[in-house]
Amino acid sequence: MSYSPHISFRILLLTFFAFCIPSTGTSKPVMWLQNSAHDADSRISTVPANLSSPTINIAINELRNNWKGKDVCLIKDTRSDASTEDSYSIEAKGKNGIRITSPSDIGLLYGVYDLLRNPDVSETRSESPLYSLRLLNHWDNLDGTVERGYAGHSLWKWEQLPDSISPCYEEYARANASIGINGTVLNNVNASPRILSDTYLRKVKILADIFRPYGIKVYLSVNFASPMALDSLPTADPLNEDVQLWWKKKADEIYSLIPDFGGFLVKANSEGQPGPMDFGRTHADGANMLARALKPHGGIVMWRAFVYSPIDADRAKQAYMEFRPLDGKFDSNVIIQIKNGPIDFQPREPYSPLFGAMPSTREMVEFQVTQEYLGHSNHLVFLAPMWKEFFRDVNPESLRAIAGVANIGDSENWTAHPFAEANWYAFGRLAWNPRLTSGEIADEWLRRALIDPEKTPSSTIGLLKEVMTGSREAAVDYMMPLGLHHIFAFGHHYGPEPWCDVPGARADWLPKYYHQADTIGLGFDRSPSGSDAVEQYPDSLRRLYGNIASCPEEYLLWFHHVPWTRKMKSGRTLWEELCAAYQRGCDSADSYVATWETCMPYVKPEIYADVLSRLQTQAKDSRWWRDACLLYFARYSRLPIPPSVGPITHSLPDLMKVDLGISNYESPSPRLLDNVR
Ligand code: GCW
Repeated sequence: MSYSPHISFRILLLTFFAFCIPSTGTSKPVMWLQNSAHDADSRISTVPANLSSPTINIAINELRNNWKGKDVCLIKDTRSDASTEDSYSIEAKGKNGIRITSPSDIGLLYGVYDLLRNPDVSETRSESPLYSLRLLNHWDNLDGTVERGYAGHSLWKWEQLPDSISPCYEEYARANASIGINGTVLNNVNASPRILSDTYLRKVKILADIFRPYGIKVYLSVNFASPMALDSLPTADPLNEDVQLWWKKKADEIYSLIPDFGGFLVKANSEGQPGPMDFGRTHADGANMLARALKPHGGIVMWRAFVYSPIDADRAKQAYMEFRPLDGKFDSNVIIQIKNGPIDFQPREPYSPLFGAMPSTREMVEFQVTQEYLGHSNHLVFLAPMWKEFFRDVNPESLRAIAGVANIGDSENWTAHPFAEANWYAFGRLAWNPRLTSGEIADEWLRRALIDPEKTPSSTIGLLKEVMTGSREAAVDYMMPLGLHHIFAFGHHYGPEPWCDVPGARADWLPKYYHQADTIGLGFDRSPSGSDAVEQYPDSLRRLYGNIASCPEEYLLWFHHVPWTRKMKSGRTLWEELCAAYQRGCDSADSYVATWETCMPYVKPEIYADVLSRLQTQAKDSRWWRDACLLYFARYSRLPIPPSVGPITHSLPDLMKVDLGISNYESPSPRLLDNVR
């Protein structure tokens, strides 16, 4: 039994962080870490040599720079029966001390970040993350663009690596460690084979070395046809021995550079990406082949279930149809990574029925932190409530890991919209503990990142919290209420385009496929009389969702084609309810501007101005959404828009001409929007 050495802050030593990083440029901490810095006194003494490590040194520096309070004692207790290496506890020790205990160095660092977040130690607290894998997925391309990224270019300056190293890399690692994220997939799932070339692996190694002391492992998205693209093999068939050997050697090469490499993320046979089915094999054949190459080194494969082919079946049914028959066929180091909903990160979706449908297979959830379908970096939409909704329906304990598609870029403040930073924060906090409430997370972030709680009236903090926690529902209201989905403009997915028709495009890429508006009603019939997608859910939900009378109204148009005049719970008709929802969304967006104006004295002027202008854009966009959708659907309902809605300021023919002309990598500027709306 070893009761290990400890570090007390009164007798602390400074073994300074031993590695030097050549740097280019400067890096600003994320807001939630900026505000915690203050003039702390540094107490310097000695640390027992056996408790010295790069990770411990980071913990010490964080305390030295940011902690002003009682003495802190870091204790590594390897006999602890803590469930995971990452766990820690924080307790008061006598009148003047605090003790942080963990079985590992990284647990101690997490404990330090927890203490900085919450200095109140009146009650002992013990923390252990629910998931041992808490990952960000970057959809960053090697040319510096970020697919669905709205905060500038990629953080990774591939052309400068490995020689020149941005200080952002370490700051990124620090921000992630402070919220418990412990893995990062560096590149887009639409993966370039070049990421596995020797040249790129040497660049990746540098990032892995910087992230390691912060407890962050590096993973890569791989292109399934890499052996063909990089080394001209005639095939990428997973059952071919040369292909298997190629991957084995590639894994050996990676681990010789990065001994703690995490593993691969794979998008296969989806949206044009190559995969095992190109060679007549299954997802399991493909995933297992990669998993066997990684296994001797302890690596894993995260195999995505985001698949849909141009077949007749309802797109919402396809992932389940393709994957469920493979249950039990995946190796133990494969995890199936499933988007929260059955279609694609819509403002609201029911959970994907694949969760829980593969009892003999490891499953993980993929959330989207970047706001592809939620107003990019122009709209304030706090996503914790959406993820909590998922955890309401899917037991968090049934999953093995969690991933979030990052919203981070090289923009000066990391996420462009200052409030988008709260989504990165919330993802990390929920990945650690899915039981936290949206309100708790919003409150934490607001107090650390945005306002000084000592100088801000609690009523103001309360209002901001309400804005955050209500903002996702508001976005659903002004974009796609009552279960509507995927009525976005083609390509960039920013504004409304329920009329969109692109000659030659697949039906299931177009809004009409999803909203099914006609003179009878609105919505996609997925009940037993329609596509019967409800059949993929457990019995109780199949019955609940499958019956128009019992289906929760938030999912009504997802599961049913509903007559325009059908009475809703409120007593209003579907048409009236739809109109009321769009108006409610607009009213909320307007109220956010008004609330924010009252916050002016309490936030930094540059943040105040930045957020104000984005909220004004959001409010205008909400009216654009309302007018476009209601004017368009009125052509089918043939019913008047009630006087309580409006004023409707746009005309449908004008709105139908809007063409933002932006790529998948851009957020439209307010000026562009003003010109076209
Ligand atoms: O959400 C959709 C996006 C694509 C993305 C794809 C996926 C990376 O529109 O840009 O590609 O999903 O998740 O693979």
